[in-house]
Amino acid sequence: MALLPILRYPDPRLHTRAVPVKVVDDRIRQLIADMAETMYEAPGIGLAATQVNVHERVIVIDVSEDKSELMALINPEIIEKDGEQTYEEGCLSVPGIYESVTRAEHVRVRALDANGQPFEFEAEGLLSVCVQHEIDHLDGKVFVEYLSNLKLNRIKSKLAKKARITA
Ligand code: GNR
Ligand code: NI
Repeated sequence: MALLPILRYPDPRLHTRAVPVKVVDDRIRQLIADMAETMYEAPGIGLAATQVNVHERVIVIDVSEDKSELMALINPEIIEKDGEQTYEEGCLSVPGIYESVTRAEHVRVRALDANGQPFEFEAEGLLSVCVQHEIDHLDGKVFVEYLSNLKLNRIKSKLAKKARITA
């Protein structure tokens, strides 16, 4: 197991489009274990491989209270979506920033599990938000890019100022 460094916005590597996993092997299972450890330590409720500078389509999620429901999704796809919900989102790659984003309320997701077996599930509420947020990361999109330019520029200034202090 290993903790992996998390890329911080506006690192341009966060805009990389991840490629599908071809073979679900021990390398991918090790990545999942390391991503889960990194997510729990942060702590966060989800993590996309993009955020740890691995540009393959792998995400881990655990929205449970007691961190007992780890989900690993490989090559995840949203195959149905409907409705709308607005949720105050945060991101481990944009620390300290919380903003409302409107997304689908209900999604149906198809993915491969850690053994390479396809499975499907339906999600609503926080799990639905989290799956959509993580798949966006795999497509090179960070949640702040849904905001107005005015808000995005304010966030960029705030992060730049904070980076000067912490450097
Ligand atoms: O830990 C996280 N919390 C969160 C809260 C609301 C909406 C989305 C998220 S995902 C985030 C972890 C993260 O950055 N995943 O990419
Ligand atoms: Ni995120």
